[in-house]
Amino acid sequence: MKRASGCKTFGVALALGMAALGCHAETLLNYIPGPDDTGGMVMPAVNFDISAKSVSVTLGGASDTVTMYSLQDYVVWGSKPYADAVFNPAQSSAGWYSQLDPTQQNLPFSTRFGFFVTSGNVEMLPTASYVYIKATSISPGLSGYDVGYYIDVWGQDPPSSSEWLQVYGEGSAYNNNIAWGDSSGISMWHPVFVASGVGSYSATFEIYVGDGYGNALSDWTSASITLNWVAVPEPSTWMLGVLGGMVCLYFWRRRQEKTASQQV
Ligand SMILES: [Cu+2]
Repeated sequence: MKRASGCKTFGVALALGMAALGCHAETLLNYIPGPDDTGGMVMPAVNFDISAKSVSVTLGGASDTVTMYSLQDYVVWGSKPYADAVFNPAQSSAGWYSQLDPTQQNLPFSTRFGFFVTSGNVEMLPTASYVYIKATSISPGLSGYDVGYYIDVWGQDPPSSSEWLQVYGEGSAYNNNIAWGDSSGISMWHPVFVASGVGSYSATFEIYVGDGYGNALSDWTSASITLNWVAVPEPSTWMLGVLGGMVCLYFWRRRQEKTASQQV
């Protein structure tokens, strides 16, 4: 009993020590790492069949699950390029700062999923119609944000990288629905998805053609796609757990051996 609580204390002390070391930030980021900086794009491809008045969407064989990490735990090409990075405190008024900065909430996130249009006939969409991406279901604790990197969503013009609009998830100011674009053009859009903690998350999106008020056009058929994320624990945290466990195991086995040799 005493040994176990000793191990616990040791683990906590080690964790605190490592956390103190981890506070040595070297790199100040003024932006959220994009998909190319964090493992590559995974893109739901949307196609409009103008004559059939239908929408289709596919991931084209790509994995439908992406891993979310907190900033310092991103692993890209086998290394952790953000191991010593924090967001520039000059950006602390930006919406993402408190959620994503390692000195603040340090939440897992990903920008890898991005919606794009495969067909070149967007200009043939019905006059005054808009294409919407609506989250029809979303795991508790998962939120999606637009940062204005890739598209003018809801009148951000010009897009500003300091925008941080929660478009999906509990508390969304936009009813889990965004107007993606219209016949004048639709750009690739990579929302930032943020998880409230480690675990598995998913969201289903309906992509439909609607009027200027978000109502679906009755003669068009929509399409749906489910995307998945898994937010993994910070390696520093679980490594400490493993390390602590090994130390405890070592002492436990030594005790067993001692007991065994005394019994002989
Ligand atoms: Cu993309």
